[in-house]
Amino acid sequence: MTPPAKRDNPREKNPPQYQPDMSVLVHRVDLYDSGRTDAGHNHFSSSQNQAMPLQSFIRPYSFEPPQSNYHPPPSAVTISRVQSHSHAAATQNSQWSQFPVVDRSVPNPYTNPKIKKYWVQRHRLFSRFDQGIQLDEQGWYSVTPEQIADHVASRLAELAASGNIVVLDAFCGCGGNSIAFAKQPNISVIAVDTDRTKLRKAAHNASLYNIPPSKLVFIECNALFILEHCFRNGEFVLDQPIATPEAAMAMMAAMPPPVAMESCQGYNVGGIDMLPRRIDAVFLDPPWGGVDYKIFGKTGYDLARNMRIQRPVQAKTNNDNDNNNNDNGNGDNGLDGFFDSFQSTPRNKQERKAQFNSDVDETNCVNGSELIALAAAATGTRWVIYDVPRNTNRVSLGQSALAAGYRGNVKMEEHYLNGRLKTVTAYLGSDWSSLMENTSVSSTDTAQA
Ligand code: MGP
Repeated sequence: MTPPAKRDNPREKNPPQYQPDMSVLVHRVDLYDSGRTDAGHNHFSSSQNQAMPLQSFIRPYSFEPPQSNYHPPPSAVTISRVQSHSHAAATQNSQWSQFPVVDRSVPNPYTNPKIKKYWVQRHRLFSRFDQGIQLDEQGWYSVTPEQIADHVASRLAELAASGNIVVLDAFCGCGGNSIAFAKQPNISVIAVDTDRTKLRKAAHNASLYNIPPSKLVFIECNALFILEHCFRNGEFVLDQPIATPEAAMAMMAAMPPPVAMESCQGYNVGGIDMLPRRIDAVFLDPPWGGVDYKIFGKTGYDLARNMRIQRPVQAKTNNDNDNNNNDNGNGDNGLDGFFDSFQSTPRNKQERKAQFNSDVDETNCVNGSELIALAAAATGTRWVIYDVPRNTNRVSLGQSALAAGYRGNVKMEEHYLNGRLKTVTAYLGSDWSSLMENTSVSSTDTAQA
């Protein structure tokens, strides 16, 4: 359907009278780990004075593989953001009631005082923290709180219905999400990270949750290589003939060096030779550029402009990895940009924006929008679950989804922990319009890109 010929203001607050190319269905989920629930509290009492039912407003989901490699969506697309009602609160899990959610009873043992914010929330990150959870510096600020990770994993399990599936966790880190996925009876996990020390910590952490080693394999590799070269439509293709000499050259140039295989707490940790023949879904929880992501304002983080994922720079040996990751969580090794940023004198907003991701080689990276396209092409189901900054611009998500081949609608789930927005996860590859059943449009932002 064609948008109206002329609009003075490309952003409008009322429901447009035509179907947008893509609807980003924003869906609030309340989770609690504080021993208190607000079940029944509805934060979005949408006004019912709009007659237009959402079902006729949202296009149904479909997927059209892009003709060639990633290219930005056509300029005429319209993206609409639709806010759904809040669903009833998830029931509180008793394991969290054992601890105060913010626990100041044990002094922060880390030398960098800035880790304090995360240290006091340690039982929120891992309910079994006291059994010996291991985190490195990046892990402290980027691991998904367990309650949220479990919820996201349960969403994927629901998508798979009764089938057994394999999910590729492309940025495993210290394992929070991989563990949550592997807890689900029907999900096995391929956990990928460039950093073997992180993978060892993740394996250790998985053992504390008694995850069977048959459900979780750790691969040391840059996830971009796996998405670009190892899987197409869900099938392992690295051993298949390559269409053109140019593509073969590109693949050879990117091929990671062989890495050693080891057993860590009973889990296999090794290289791409351990990849399975098939994957069903991709989970993306990439680095967003550090804690300064909030510098772009409440809805200003643009996936294409602001996220940068580095391709492999050069082959690293295991020794390099070990030497470069003196990651005792103290923030005192001088190598981590996150802690460096705390230590430097405060910079003004403009400087901080200019500095954001400045350490990434622009000629050898993909952006957060291209990442969706790579993950979508690697899966057969097109199931891509993507943890994005909570200030991610909804239009940038919709445009990225369109460019990757998605049509109709995507879901953006806002996770509120004890009433406060903590994380946001996008779900792509299914039809979410039923979320809006019995809901009239109360507020939409429509933007012509
Ligand atoms: P936060 O915004 O740093 O903390 O991270 P908080 O306490 O909500 O912020 P405050 O300053 O507003 O009080 C919130 C959550 O976002 C973390 O628990 C992580 O799950 C996730 N997260 C934060 N960062 C900086 C990253 C990141 O770079 N990458 C990923 N994947 N997740 C992150």
